[in-house]
Amino acid sequence: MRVFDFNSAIVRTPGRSVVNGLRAAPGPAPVFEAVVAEHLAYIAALRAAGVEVTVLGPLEQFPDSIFVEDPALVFGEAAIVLRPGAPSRAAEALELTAALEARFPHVLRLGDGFADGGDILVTPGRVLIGLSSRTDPAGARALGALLASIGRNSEIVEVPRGTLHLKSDCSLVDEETVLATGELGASGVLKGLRALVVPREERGAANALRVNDTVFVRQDCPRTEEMLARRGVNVVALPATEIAKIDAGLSCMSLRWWAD
Ligand code: CIR
Repeated sequence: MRVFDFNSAIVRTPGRSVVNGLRAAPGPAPVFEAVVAEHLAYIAALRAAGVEVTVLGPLEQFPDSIFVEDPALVFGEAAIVLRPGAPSRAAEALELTAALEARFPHVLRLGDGFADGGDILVTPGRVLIGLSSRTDPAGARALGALLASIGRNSEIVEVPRGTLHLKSDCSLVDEETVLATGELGASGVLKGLRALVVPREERGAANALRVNDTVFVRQDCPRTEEMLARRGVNVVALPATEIAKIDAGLSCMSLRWWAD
């Protein structure tokens, strides 16, 4: 099984409060109906790629709860409930626990520090854990120990300053290749992997999502789409301009795993 082979996913329907999601810089708020449309297109694309998708109900009290990737990390054999680094998102982890317990044979819990799923890139050789404003050294170390307990190697790396999450700047294209921003590509963090650098004006495209034989990329990043298509990648472009207004990309909206 490859690290991007998935037959199962969890997503969460956006609540109306999603328009108040966290963002690092001021700007226009997303339009609720447009976020819903992007979310529906995303679910349809996952299903078309062969994934069975569980859709959880909206949580109005948590504007960012649509981004289920951040409060947990999942593998076929186990799920890990994380401790999101943004105070307004901390309790999202509790809200996911029952859904994880119903689906995974083992549910582990991060006991120390903070870690967001957006800072975790699972590669074939190792799990990269990025230190960011959301994931601190204590959380990264505690997560590394939990990963070791389920037989997975990990490595703690630095996320470029000013970047929300490690995966805001990179995503797997195949088992050897990562789509990355120029900054992350040059940082040395991706050693052992080939970095395909996205055009500077399309840095949001670095958060793509490989699912089975398809790579989802943002529809507003045509140069990246073309670069991948030229390499023979099966690319599907998805709308993401509204979620981008609250600093999100395509990986954030699902938890994905292979269930035997
Ligand atoms: C946040 O700042 O937490 C949300 N507005 C965006 C989270 C994006 N998540 C991700 O990249 N994994």
